Amino acid sequence: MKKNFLIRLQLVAVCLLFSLLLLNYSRATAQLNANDTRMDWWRNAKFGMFIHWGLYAVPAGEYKGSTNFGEWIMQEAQIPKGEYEKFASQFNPRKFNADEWVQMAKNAGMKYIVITSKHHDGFCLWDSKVSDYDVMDRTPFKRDIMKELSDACKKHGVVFCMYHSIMDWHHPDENKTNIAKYREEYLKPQLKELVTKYDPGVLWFDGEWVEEWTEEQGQALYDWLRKLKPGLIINNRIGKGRNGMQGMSKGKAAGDFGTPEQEILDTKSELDWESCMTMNDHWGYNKNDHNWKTANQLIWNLVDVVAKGGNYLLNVGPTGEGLFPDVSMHRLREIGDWMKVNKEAIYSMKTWDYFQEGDNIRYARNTKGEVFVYCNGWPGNELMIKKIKPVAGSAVQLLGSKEKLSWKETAEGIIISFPTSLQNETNRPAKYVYVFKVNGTAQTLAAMPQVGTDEEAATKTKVIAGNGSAVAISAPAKNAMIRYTTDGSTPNLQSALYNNPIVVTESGVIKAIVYVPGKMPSDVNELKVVKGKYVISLNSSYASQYAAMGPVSLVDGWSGDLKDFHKGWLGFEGKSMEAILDLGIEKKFSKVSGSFLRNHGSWIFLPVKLTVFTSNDGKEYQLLGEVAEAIPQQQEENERKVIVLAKESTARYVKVIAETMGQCPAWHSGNGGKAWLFADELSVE
Ligand code: H79
Repeated sequence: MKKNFLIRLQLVAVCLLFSLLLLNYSRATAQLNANDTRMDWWRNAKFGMFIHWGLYAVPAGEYKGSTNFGEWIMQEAQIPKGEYEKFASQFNPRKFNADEWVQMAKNAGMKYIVITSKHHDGFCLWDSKVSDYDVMDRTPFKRDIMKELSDACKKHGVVFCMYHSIMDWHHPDENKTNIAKYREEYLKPQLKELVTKYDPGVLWFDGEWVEEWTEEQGQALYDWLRKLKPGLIINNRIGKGRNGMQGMSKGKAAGDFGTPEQEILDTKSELDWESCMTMNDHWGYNKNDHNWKTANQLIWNLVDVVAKGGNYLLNVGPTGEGLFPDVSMHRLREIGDWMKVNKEAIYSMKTWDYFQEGDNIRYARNTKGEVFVYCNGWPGNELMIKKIKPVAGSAVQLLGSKEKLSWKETAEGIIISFPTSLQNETNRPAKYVYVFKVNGTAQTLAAMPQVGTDEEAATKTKVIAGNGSAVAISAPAKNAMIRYTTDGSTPNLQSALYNNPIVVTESGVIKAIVYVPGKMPSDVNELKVVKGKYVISLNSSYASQYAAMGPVSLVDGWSGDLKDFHKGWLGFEGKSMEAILDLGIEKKFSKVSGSFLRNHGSWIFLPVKLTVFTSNDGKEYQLLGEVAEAIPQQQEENERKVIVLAKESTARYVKVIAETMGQCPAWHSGNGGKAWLFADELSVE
């Protein structure tokens, strides 16, 4: 009885809910559609141009003999406001031609441009009514750059968008005490000018990390802007949701899309995201920076981003004369050549079941369901892929070529063969990245093997020291056949058959693949084996996004990269580092050292103190000595610094503590924010 009644009640509730849903249906879908329509052009665009231009183009990256600056020059070279303002009188880019800029973006296949209306330095590139710190009032140029570009964009069918910095080094009220005044009397009036006068498709915020800016302010500003222009698209740096340089929002946060900076997501995502990236190592023009990415790299980045469901925003830093750097123009032309042939595999693309196969294959699909296979570099006489099966009787097409490509199925995958004419590079329709259109379905693959223990597999790294140890490979399927290599090559049916754990004594890599009857071979999994100079244990936790290979990074003999702190370094956020080295036996040594990164622009500071203890039993430690580092009083050059304690001792265990600054100092833009400590090699000699 009771049960029946409950069921009936449930039924009534379900009916009620259903009718409520029906009632709401039109409204709900309207909202959903409204949202979709709003994001539509952006989602389909895939490729845009970032432009960093402002007073910093005048010094062109150089100040008092130092040459590594960009748009942060005011802060990094500690140029006083009054001094920096003088660049305005030298800002006279006579060769600026908005039509030419927009045309160059368009020819490269870019659908939108995002230009700095105001960067962190506070200087405005439009005729602002609430500031005289702008191009009209302070420069001999006296032309409204935003107006000219916005008009040119309209003319050429490119969407005009603007970057705007919340952090402002010039405005007297952009600080903890007066942030409300800054927001209401300056930031918002300026944004209103930008939205109403120049009709941007996207507002791209930045500099949101300053302490005085909060998620609540970001959310309120977002709502206010959407009221001003309902169709506006706004990035996630309007609030505080951004998860470091990786850029995606942590949880629910204001903003329409994630903003990875100088990096690309590791996997595909159904969330909206856009990866912004420089062509060399600076955003603003730097005349000494010649470290340009190749056209191949840039095109592959675009493809990688598209396969993972994102947009690519590629930067140009124009000169003080108003020109794009020659190399930038050249790269844009090469990308344009590629896009002419392959654009149907970029615009409006969606993620497919699989997004990658190894390092050099990517997958995506168009709205008709056709799948595109992108290959980085010419594959040779044939291309083998295992994640898609063409429909029987269908031909594979190389974009830009009329040849019908035949294929056959093998145990290792589908083999697509090429006519001899295509073996000659000059006969191919494009360079660098080749796109194949396949009418087919996703294949089922055997499950990937696990190489090493759970812990080793999680970091894809195994640390060995001394005599080495064994690595086990396992596969979930009962009838799995595992094959592997240890020479770095991709394993296949000819590779060694796995029976017993593999003994490793040196650094190297183990790659394994699984074969299961009736399925395509698995993805290849690998385990990097690293022989450390010592056994190391770490008593402090590092940040997952700056994890390098884990603790072994500190003793692997590899130095972290000065330019790219994602490589090799362990990052500690507002924390000190405590590591213990086990030398195996009691040893005599005269020097203990550690190397650390200084990159003030990214809030990375040297430790204030390096303290070393020794022990023979690993329990009781005695102080060996310490080295203090001066606390910086101003921005200093990026450096990889080796801090050395020269003192003789004999011990088995050496404990090293690197003490963090804790917080960014008062003179720094991150004042009060958590200071980062980046550590790499520790050494006992
Ligand atoms: O405009 C370009 C750069 O000038 C600007 N963003 C690009 C688009 C930029 N500003 N700072 N940085 C890049 C690097 C600094 C990053 C950090 Fe942070 C700010 C490190 C700590 C605070 C990112 C945000 C990681 C944590 C919070």
